[in-house]
Amino acid sequence: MPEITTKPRTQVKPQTERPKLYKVILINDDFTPRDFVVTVLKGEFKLSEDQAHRIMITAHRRGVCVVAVFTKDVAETKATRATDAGKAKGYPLLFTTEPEE
Ligand code: TYC
Repeated sequence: MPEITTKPRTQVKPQTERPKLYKVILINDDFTPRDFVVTVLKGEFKLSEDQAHRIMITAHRRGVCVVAVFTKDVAETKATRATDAGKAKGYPLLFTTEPEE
């Protein structure tokens, strides 16, 4: 009777790459009212009043502030929507994105 031999297979674990994350950055300007920046931050990034105020004031003082990190698509969508909210009111409010190191 022929013997059946089974060869042990090495388990191949699929390596799922973690998606690269992107920062959403708030840029200061001299025209957008502070309260409006806070309102946009709360609405688009689901931040509390306190968190939104801290981020707004940091951008106001230092020129820029990282709002949060997301996957590329989400970061770009949120940055565009938040920038457009300012544009709709005639403000130069600007959110940009950049990849995390
Ligand atoms: N500098 C603005 C002012 O004094 C307020 C402001 C803060 C605007 C942060 C944009 O990203 C910003 N009215």
